Formats: sequence, structure tokens, C-alpha cells
Amino acid sequence: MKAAVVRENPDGYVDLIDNWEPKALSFGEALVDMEYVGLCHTDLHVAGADFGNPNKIGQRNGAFRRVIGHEGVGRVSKLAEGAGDYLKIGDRVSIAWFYDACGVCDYCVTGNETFCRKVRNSGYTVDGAMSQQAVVNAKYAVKVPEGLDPVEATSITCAGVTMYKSLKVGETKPGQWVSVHGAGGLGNLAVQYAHNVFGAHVAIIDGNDDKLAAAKENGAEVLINRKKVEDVAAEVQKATGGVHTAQVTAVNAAAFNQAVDSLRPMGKLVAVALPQGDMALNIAKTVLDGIEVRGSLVGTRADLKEAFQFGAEGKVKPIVEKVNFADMNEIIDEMKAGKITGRKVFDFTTL
Ligand code: 8ID
Ligand code: ZN
Repeated sequence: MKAAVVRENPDGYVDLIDNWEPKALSFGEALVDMEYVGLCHTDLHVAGADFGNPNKIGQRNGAFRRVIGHEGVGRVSKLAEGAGDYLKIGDRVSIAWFYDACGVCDYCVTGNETFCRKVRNSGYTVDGAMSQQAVVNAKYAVKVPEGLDPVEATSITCAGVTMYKSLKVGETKPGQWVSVHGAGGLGNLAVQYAHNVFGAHVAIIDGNDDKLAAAKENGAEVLINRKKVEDVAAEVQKATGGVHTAQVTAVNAAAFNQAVDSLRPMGKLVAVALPQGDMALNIAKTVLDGIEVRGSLVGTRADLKEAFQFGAEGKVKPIVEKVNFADMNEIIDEMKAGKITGRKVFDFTTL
């Protein structure tokens, strides 16, 4: 069957292969017939070995090649022993970056399971969703609610839950100002969750006017094209008086510095994007203004369930476009060039 795998010498692109087979099911696992899979910028990081070579992690034999993908939605087609307590045949489930964890460590039992030291990640440390079938751990595969479009659900599986969680991590309150640096797949959903779920005001920053226009339709009140202004942070400060929370989704270290300078005293920077490098943090400003910096990583099963529910209720509506599996490397190029508004979602139902 067809799958998109990381190249033998990872170069940021994928090989599309026809002869891939999912692993045999173990106790507690289920097989999923894939319907739709969105492409997240993290897939590009994985394919480029930005976090280490994924073909060498969890290696089973010499020919090992990792299947990418963690914005997957499909239907359960087979259950191993022990899986039927949690899923049944025909259930529509998601395949998210958070694949599973140990379930017993301090992180797992306190609702911080994504930080488990034994965590496994779809499309990185285990095979992901970009294949006609995929294996899930039935205890960990979050169901997609009835009433949520499966194509839209793919975007909530990573981009949506990530920003819903990071707005929680930023302790976003109604009426506060949130700046969203980067209006890509994550950024446009950050606008929707911030405005429609958390009741916040949103300032959005990107270099692409189409993405800013989409953000405006979704409720952003301050739009800043970073390529058309001299000082992004000064513009944010002028328009908002300084934001309470800055959400950084831009794959660009400079955006982190702009985000710090956009904060008001006691503001929180939430780091979400994963560019290579370090962020500069002026010590005096951090101390004198009581600045907080927090990292935020996807979401737990509970976060994803909640994030899906807001989608099912129509409070957030991902911007999605169905595309062909065969065009994946061209779409990777579009994402690298920052040309995608919302998400491109690969259609596995027509393969
Ligand atoms: O759990 C997590 N922390 C998590 C989850 C999912 C994704 C983290 N990520 C990471 C990805 O690995 C990636 O590094 O978040 C980052 C954004 O993912 P994405 O939204 O899927 O990428 P995208 O659709 O390509 O959007 C990136 C946007 O950043 C803009 C681009 O124009 C694009 O719209 N951008 C850039 I590049 N530099 C900018 C800047 N200086 C900028 N926008 C504002 N200021
Ligand atoms: Zn992702």
C-alpha cells in the first residue's frame, strides 16, 4: 500500500512508495483505514532530520524508513485482543503527534502525559498517518466526534489542539490581548480559538496578506504585515498597549524576539514553533517587566477531545483544501515558501 516515508538521507522531502505494509497488530492495538491526513510543518522538520534522523529511531531492521504524518483521520478496520474495550470497528479516530506514553510516571498521572520520558510520537518515533493504513494504541487514539467534518478534523488533530493548549498554557483570559506571530496552519487556528473560545482580542503578524485577510475573517482585530513595517513589536505595542500573551508559531527565531518585545509587563511568551537556534531574552526587561516564557507541546488526549468538541460545535472551522497524495513534495515546497493559507490535506479515500 501507499505511504510517504522519510528519505534514506533525509533532505526535507519524502519518498512516495507503493509496497509499504503496516506492522502486525500487538495486544491493545487497532488498525485504521486512513481517510485524510494534513501536512504539518513538523513533518518538514522530521523529513529534514531537524530533531535527529527518524530512520534511525526505533529501527527494526536495515531497510527501515519512517512514515511521516500526525494530522490523520480514519476508521478502525481491525482490532487486536485488548483493543475492543476502547474502540470498535468503524469508529472514526485521529492519529496525533502524541501516540502514547507509559501511563504510570509523574507526568502521565498528573495530566502532563505529552512530557512522559517514554512518550512515542506518530510520524517520528513510530510510523505515522501518511499511509493507507496505520496502527494506533487503542487507549490513546482520540475519537473524532460525530458532526465534525473529517477533513477539518485533521487540522484540529495537531494545529488546533496545539494552539488550544498553548492558549491554556498562556492563561488567556476573556478581554485580554493575544499576539499570534505566524498565520500558517497553527496561527490561523490560534486566532479562532483565542477569539471564539477564550474571548480574547487578537493581533496577528505574518508576511503574507492572504493569510492576514483570512485571520481578519476569523476575528483578528490588528493585522501586521511584518514585511511592510519597520518594527513589528512597536506596531503591536501601539495598537494593543502590549499584549498579555504572545503565541509564537512562526518558523523563525527573529519572531521570538519580536514576540518578547510585544508583551506588556507580566506578559507571557508561549513558544510553539520549532525553528533551529536560540531566542534572545533581555535580562533587564525579563526581570523589570516580570516576563514569563513557557514552552507548549501539542496537547493531551483530554485537550484533543475538548479541541474537537469546539470544532463540532462550529466555534472553530479549519481552513482546509483536499490535495492528491502524488503531489506531496510540491506541497512541501509550497509550505517551505510560506504560501499555504490553512492546511493542505491529503485525500486517501480516492487512492
Ligand atoms: O506542539 C508544538 N509545539 C507544535 C505543534 C505543531 C507544530 C509545534 N509546531 C511547530 C512546527 O514544527 C513549526 O515549527 O510550529 C511551527 C509552525 O507550524 P505550522 O503552522 O504548521 O507552519 P506553517 O503553516 O508553515 O506556518 C508558519 C508561518 O510562519 C510565518 C510564515 O509566513 C507561515 O505563515 N512566518 C515566518 I516562516 N517567519 C515569520 C515572522 N518572523 C512568520 N510570521 C511572522 N513573523
Ligand atoms: Zn503538527
